[in-house]
Amino acid sequence: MERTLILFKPDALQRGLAGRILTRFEEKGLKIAGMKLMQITPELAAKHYEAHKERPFYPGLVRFMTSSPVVALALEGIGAIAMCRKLMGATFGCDAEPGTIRGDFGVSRSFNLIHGSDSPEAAEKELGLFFPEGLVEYEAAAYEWAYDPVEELGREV
Ligand code: 3AN
Repeated sequence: MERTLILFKPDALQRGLAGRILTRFEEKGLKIAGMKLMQITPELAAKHYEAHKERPFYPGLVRFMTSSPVVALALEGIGAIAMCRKLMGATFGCDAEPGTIRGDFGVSRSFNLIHGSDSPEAAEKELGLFFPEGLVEYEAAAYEWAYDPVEELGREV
């Protein structure tokens, strides 16, 4: 099982899209391993977007991400990182395919609704930043039917 950090950005919350976006992930079969509403501080934004520090859009990105609350989610599933990125779609709503979250709900080149970790290394770092208290451990009953228990979950025959 893999875990990834997802953020519903300020535009997603302010536009009342949090529930509909969450539903996409739940319907796909991803398990919610952590979820909270929070205000990102400039310090946290700087750590999260460290890789983009020198980019021209960085000041605007930090301003946007700290302008209003976000929902931070930890999602779990086999191949969760790549699967979530596919569900999100291309970086900007104007380019993203219909059927993806960004493709269906957004048009902007900077307000793009959602963040998802782009590699296992990024996921580990970002989950540590947004969930320093750790995640909630529990059995997801739906896993037994969302996956092949023997082939994919490693259960005894
Ligand atoms: P993604 O979110 O699809 O991984 P990245 O990693 O290229 O996209 O960029 C990280 C974030 O930086 C994006 N989510 C977006 O909010 C912002 N960003 C990237 N490029 C631009 C740009 N040209 N103008 C404004 N914001 C940008």
